[in-house]
Amino acid sequence: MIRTDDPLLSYGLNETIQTALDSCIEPGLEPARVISAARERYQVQTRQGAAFMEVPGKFYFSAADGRDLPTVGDWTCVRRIDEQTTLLHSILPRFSLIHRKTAGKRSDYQLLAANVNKAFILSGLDQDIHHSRVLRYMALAAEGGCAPVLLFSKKDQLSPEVLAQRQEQCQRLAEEVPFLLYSAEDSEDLAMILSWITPGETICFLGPSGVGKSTLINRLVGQEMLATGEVRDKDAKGRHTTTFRQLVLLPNGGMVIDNPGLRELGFIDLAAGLEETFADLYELAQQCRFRDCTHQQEPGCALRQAVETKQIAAERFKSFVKLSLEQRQARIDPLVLELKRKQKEKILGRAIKRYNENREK
Ligand SMILES: Nc1nc2c(ncn2[C@@H]2O[C@H](COP(=O)(O)OP(=O)(O)OP(=O)(O)O)[C@@H](O)[C@H]2O)c(=O)[nH]1
Ligand SMILES: [Mg+2]
Ligand SMILES: [Zn+2]
Repeated sequence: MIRTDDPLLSYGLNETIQTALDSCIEPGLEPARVISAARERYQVQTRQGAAFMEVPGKFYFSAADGRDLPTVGDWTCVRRIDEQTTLLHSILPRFSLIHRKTAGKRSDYQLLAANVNKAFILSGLDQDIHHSRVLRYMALAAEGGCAPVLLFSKKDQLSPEVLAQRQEQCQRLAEEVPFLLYSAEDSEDLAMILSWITPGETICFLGPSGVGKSTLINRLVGQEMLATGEVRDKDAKGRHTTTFRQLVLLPNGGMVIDNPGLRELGFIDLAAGLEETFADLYELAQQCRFRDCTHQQEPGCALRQAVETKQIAAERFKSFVKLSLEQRQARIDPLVLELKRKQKEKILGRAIKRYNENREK
């Protein structure tokens, strides 16, 4: 049973989570939600306020993969060390987990956020919209088990005519998914975005660097909580201002998680998410003459036929082909494999170091 004065209520505690907590709380343990993660440095919210959370080495060396480690949004049981410090005891099962798979022989996972209800996927209208990039983020959300919302920032930088065109383009991209072209300075837009955040819900902000994730969170909070950065004039690229994941409370009772802009979304194996986003195309592809049809040159391609008869949108088809090709290549291209191995080594390096330190003790 939840107590109506539980301070964790404002951090999203509800009956379901309480039930899960009840089954793993033991004497000496207390519940906590992870509110920030900067590499291996975690902060949690407890009933007594915010504290650091240390992760015992055994979590690193007994982890089957990255998903066994904590991330922002996680509900945990922790042991109190002192006023400012706690020790992770266990991570509760997650109802959603936004993560990316770093493919390879033994795949591993980078965690972006846990226990998230919706993913707000941001793009900047100061740049062309990368259709396939947005779809990739949608797939990431779908695979993680949460609903996407598409937000296109910086509409104030467009003329009314261009804005109308982009509106149509975004509509085609979003299809059934809620979307909005907005300006961080427009109070009606902000009210609309707020209306998509129900009290008690946790929203994860995703998108490349410089699109305005932290800016929007600041506007929703009503104060400058998070650092924001100018984009480079030359190419409108962001500067990776946000460097760690952080959960922030909104005045309306919602919670938002700010993320650093992802650098290499191309490296993920999104099989499950792709299949969900493009379910209809996968279905249709069964009618291609060749089972391993790449939908490019082959005769009897059901997908190209469907594009010709306008049964499916050309842009969507192009993204599908691009993403599935990337996926194929990622499996076989030795150069990509090598890159991935290096990337993984970097991620695992720290864990291995920790493991060795622990063994020496
Ligand atoms: N004109 C205009 N500028 C905006 C808008 N939203 C954000 N910006 C600007 O875009 C720049 C980047 O914003 P940030 O909020 O730092 O972007 P971010 O997505 O958090 O970037 P990272 O933290 O690097 O991932 C800042 O200069 C903001 O002022 C908008 O709606 N209109
Ligand atoms: Mg930021
Ligand atoms: Zn085909």
